[in-house]
Amino acid sequence: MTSPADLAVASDPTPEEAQFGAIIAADGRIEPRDWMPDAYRRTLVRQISQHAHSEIIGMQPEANWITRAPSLKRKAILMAKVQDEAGHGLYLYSAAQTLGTTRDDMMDALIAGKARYSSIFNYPTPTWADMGAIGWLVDGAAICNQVPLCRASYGPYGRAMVRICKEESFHQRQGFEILLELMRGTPAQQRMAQDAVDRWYWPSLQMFGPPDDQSPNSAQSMEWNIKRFTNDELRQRFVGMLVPQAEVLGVTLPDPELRLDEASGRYVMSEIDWTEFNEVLAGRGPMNAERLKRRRDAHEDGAWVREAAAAYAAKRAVQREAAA
Ligand code: BYC
Repeated sequence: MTSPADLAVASDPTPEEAQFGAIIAADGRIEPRDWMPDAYRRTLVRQISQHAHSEIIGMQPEANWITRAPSLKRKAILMAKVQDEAGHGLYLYSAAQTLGTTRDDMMDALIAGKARYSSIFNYPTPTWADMGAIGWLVDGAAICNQVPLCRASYGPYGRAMVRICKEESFHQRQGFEILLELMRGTPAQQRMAQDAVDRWYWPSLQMFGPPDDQSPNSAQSMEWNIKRFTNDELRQRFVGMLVPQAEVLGVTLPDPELRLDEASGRYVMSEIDWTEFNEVLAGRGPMNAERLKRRRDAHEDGAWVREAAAAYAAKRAVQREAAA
């Protein structure tokens, strides 16, 4: 039988565990060469790789409008935004690589349909107003979620997020400005803007993840200072940001129940459709199959570039060796 003394010894942290715990308790940073528990590493690889995949898949709904943007200026802005998303994906894949996972493994998982990416990118973008709604709502939600991640305890992730958030904040403003211009336009343009807001509002609330009592990862991620706020806390913060901005735009948020409860300071809202969310996560959203197919085709079409780059690197290595 295990005696209480044995139990005490079993639960005593090793010097590495104590060091890790002390860094987290002091709100410090864990760096790639530091010891870390396997579960902490796995959680980070899970979250950072999903985040990277979201950025890369997230290029598709907007890329759909690059050739059809209503002016040269809008086209240039949209191209720059989509390129920014590619850059975000690359910072994040690099951050995940510092944890010992390879880019190839992450990409293979995405292409095989085994990796998650944000639910939000499985919806279609039928009108130009969708570019406004994505910027205002999707990038707005991304900022709410990601500003606290700048303080994530894992150094490479937190540092990548600082740069990403600066760019997301520009993206959010350009989306707001597209909607503002449409709302100052003809009745047909106003209807187009409202329709896009109606379609993107609920999926943007789902971006924050399941309600707190159904979020298996939140408690541990908060203990490790990866997440700083729960999913519901961030969702509340986001709605609080949207309400005054919707008034300026002159759009209606499509929730008749939405109101601020003065006593608690919280927004009361209708029930989010979690069945729809789970369907999208299971791969059965409106655009899941198309998004993955496009990514897979792009990967296959790019095979010759990867082969050429590898052949060139090998040739350079031989030349360097010969010169040495
Ligand atoms: N979509 O225990 P939970 C962007 C999964 S990029 C899909 O609360 P966690 C942008 C979750 O992964 C936007 N899956 O998890 C890009 C977990 O499944 P697994 C992406 C979701 O990790 C281009 C399960 O549900 N942003 O903004 O504590 C253009 C239970 O959830 C979703 C990030 O990735 C979802 N919406 O919290 C424009 C930010 N929600 O892994 C914009 C970084 C939940 O156990 N990530 N799941 O199989 C995070 O902050 C957190 O991972 C989440 C979820 C808040 C998303």
